[in-house]
Parts: sequence; structure tokens; C-alpha cells
Amino acid sequence: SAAQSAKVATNFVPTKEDYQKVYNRIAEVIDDADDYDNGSFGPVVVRLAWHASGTYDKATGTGGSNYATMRFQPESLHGANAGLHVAREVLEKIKQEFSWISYGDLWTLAGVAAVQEMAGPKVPWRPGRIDGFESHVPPDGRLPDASQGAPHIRDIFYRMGFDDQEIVALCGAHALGRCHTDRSGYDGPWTFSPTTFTNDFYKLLFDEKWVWKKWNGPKQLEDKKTKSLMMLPTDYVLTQDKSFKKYAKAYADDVDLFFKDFSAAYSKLLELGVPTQQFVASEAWIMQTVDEQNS
Ligand code: HIF
Repeated sequence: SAAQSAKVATNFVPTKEDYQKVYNRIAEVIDDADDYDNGSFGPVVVRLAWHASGTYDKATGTGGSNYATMRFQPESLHGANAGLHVAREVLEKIKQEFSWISYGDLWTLAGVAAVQEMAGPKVPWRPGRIDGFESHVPPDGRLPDASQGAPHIRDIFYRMGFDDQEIVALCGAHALGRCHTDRSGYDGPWTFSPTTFTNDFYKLLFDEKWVWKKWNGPKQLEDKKTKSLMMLPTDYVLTQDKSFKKYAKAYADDVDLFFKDFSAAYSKLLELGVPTQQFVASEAWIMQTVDEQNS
């Protein structure tokens, strides 16, 4: 709008309230999904925020959420990012309304809003990411391959600077959403409530009997009882690897512990690759849910 362009022209410095307005628009837009999956863009937005951040390489300081490089080829075409154009397009509407926000801040704030609005924990977040260029695109192959085992998971997440406990805490986000055959080749949701953030991912891992699905697609597991849920090989590994299993069991038994640890790990994920001095605040903010603002 003219008012917003004028703000940019006069060096508009957004406050926490301005970011809260963006958050509130995100909450509206992810819910406006009548004809899409389970009626929510929340899960695919959580995946966008993660894939935008999970390219980080601690050793070289490259990748991560700072430059929002998934806007560019070839990163937008990397196999792991198949389907994420849906999330980028949904959020583009908001970028048009709030032109002052960087794409990296918009995508990560959207991840936070999606988690919180789907009844998940508060995730501390702060702005400061800047838009980069094609030259910042990280190489392909930095995101995890779902057909692999524990050594691969560790390679990928240790490279970002996470430990076993943080890896397992993050993995609970697969309570949300589903796999699409035309994106990853895998098929189906992990839980019965894919638009509500719960610790059901861990509970189901331990409570159900998981068997290899007989089909033409990639190797995945299905629950023996209903055959309507799925686990990726990388998900199932959390019950097989001794160190991973310890944490997965703890999160199955204690939803509060899971929420607390997920919040910390996801917040850390979303800040990967952003130089500390770029952040506008020394401590991350807690954005309010729509419900909290209305009560
Ligand atoms: Fe996912 N993930 N993820 N993931 N992911 C998929 C979908 C989602 C991995 C593979 C896949 C995380 C870790 C890993 C979400 C969030 C997170 C799909 C299906 C695959 C194959 C894509 C499709 O077909 O649409 C692997 C191998 C991971 C490392 C173990 C994170 C922890 C769980 C970091 C994370 O936050 C979400 C949400 C989805 C659902 C997207 C949707 O469109 O519904």
C-alpha cells in the first residue's frame, strides 16, 4: 500500500507490535485452506521454515535462514524442497502487504506462528535476517534423506550444531502434516491429528506395531492396526538407536518436556546462519497467539 511504501521511504523501523501484525496475518492465511490437505497450510509452512534453515553448515558458516535463498534456483528445485512452493506462494501474499519484512524473517515467523496456532509450544523468535542473492544458495544434499539410518541423521544434524537430544526433540514435528507421493514419493500422515501439535509422534512410534508397507513406492512403515499412518525409515530409527530411543521414550511419556525441548531446538534451528549482531534484540521474543490476544 502507499502507506507502507511511505514507511519504507522514511526508514520505517518495525517494532514487536508490527511483527505481531504479520504473525496475525500468517495465522489467518494458513487457516484459509479449505481445499488443501487437512484444511491448513500450517504443516507445509513448518516444513518451509525448517528447510530454509536446515541447510546450515557450522564449519563454513554457510546456509541457514539468513538469506532466504530458496527463492532462487537451483535451491527451489532441490529434490528435498519439492512442494514447498505452496508455502512460499501462500506467504508471498503477506510479503506484498508488509513489504518491509525480509523473506527470512517472514518464513521463520511463519514457522513459529504455525506451531503456536496449531496448539504447540511458544517458540522464541526475533527478526534480523536479510534478503540475500543467488550467489548465497547452498549446495544440494544438505537436507536429510528419509531412507537413511542413524549415522546419516547424525551427520546432517551435527553439521548444523545439534546433539542427539535436540535431534529427537525436533523430530516430534512429524506429528504435523503428511507425505505426498508427488513430492517426496512417500505417502500418508504420521498421526491422526496432523494439524494439532502433540507428542503423538513418539507415542505412536512405541505404542503401535510398525511393519514395512507393501507397495511400489519407497520403503516406509505402516501401522499394523489401521494401515492409515506412516513412519519414514529415519523416524523409525528413533526407536532402534539406543541414544535416540532414550529421548524418544522420554518425550512419549512427558508432553511438557517435549514442548519445552522442541521449543528450544526449533528456535535454535530458525536462527542458524544469522550473525548475532544482525538480530534486533539480544533476547528472542515470545509472540502472542491469536487466542491470547482475543481473551
Ligand atoms: Fe520432515 N519430512 N523430515 N521435518 N516434515 C516431510 C514432511 C514434513 C524428513 C523428511 C520428510 C523434520 C525432519 C525431517 C516436517 C517437519 C520437519 C516429508 C514428506 C519427508 C520425506 C514431504 C512430502 O512428501 O510432502 C527427514 C528425513 C527429517 C530428518 C529426520 C524436522 C523434524 C521433524 C526438522 C521438521 O520440523 C513437516 C511439518 C512435514 C509435513 C509437510 C506437509 O506438507 O504436510
